[in-house]
Amino acid sequence: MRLTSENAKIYVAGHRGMVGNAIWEHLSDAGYTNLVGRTSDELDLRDPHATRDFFAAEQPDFVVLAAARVGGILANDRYPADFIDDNLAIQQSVIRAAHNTGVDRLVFLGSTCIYPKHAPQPMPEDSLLTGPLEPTNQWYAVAKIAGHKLCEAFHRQHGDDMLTLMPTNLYGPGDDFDLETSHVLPALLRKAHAAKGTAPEGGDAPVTLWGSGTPKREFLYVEDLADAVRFVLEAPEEELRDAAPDGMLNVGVGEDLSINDLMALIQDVVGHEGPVEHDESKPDGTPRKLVDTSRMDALGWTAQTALRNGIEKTYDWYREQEALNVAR
Ligand code: GFB
Repeated sequence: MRLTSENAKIYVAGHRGMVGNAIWEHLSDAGYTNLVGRTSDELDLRDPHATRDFFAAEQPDFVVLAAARVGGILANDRYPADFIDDNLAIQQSVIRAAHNTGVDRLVFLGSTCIYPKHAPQPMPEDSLLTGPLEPTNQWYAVAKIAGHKLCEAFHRQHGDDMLTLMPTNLYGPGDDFDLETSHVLPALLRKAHAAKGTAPEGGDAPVTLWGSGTPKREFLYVEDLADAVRFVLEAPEEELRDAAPDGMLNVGVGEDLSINDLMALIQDVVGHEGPVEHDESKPDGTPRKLVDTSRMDALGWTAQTALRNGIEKTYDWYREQEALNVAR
């Protein structure tokens, strides 16, 4: 059932993460006043009993499942058990509790890494499970596929209104800038910023990029994803099911670029003029993952933020955090 009342109780699972926080702020700005959130210290969503008790006490009308263990290519490769185990556990407790409580609609956030490594480009939703996954993130991908299938199964067997959004690579304020665990965009922003004016001979030190720089990625600003989540919460169920009979909707911008081109754009925004080096011992991952956005296009939703503009806002946020940390 669609979201129509500003007083409806909306539970945003993972509201302290980059994605959940952007969704919370966006819904709040749109006039939704009855938002519920719990930090992971207050509620461990991997615990089905605690999650069930929380749902029974709060009785949310709507759920946005943005809680997940996420990370860049290296973190996915290094911590396979955490990525599959935590995500499966979180999804199962939350989706089951939402079913038992009888929520009006649940929106689950997947990821475009669920598609086969060599899926046709742009990747349509029905390329799911048509080929082998990218090995570096197969653990996370299998968990996210299972989360979507759980939603699809509850819809098929019980008629539950549960949908999965598949956002492409996300970035924005609140992102993880830790170079070991982060995704490429915040990592390159941080590295380019740190290299400015630090060459021993003067000028900018080199920035080291992982892999060949030839893989292509599509980047979605996190506030655009938050807007897509609100749009889907508010959309009539028949329209959503007509567009997405399997309950899956890709969310992207319709354009990608190589990691080398991303580096050049980031250098331009940051004002870094030093050389770029490559650490070829690090993995490239999937060669390309541009999503087919026809379903969201047909529903009438498009992303608004140009990549350069989104990078500028993210860089502003990063420098503010840096200034705050220095002041502390
Ligand atoms: O963003 P990223 O870590 O994840 O890497 P994926 C994208 C590309 O950027 C890869 C290259 O080819 C990396 O080798 N890259 C270059 C870098 N320099 C860097 C750097 O300094 N840091 C990082 N992190 N990458 C993730 C999945 O895949 O995408 C997750 O592992 C999830 O499960 C997420 O799906 C959206 O796009 O390759």
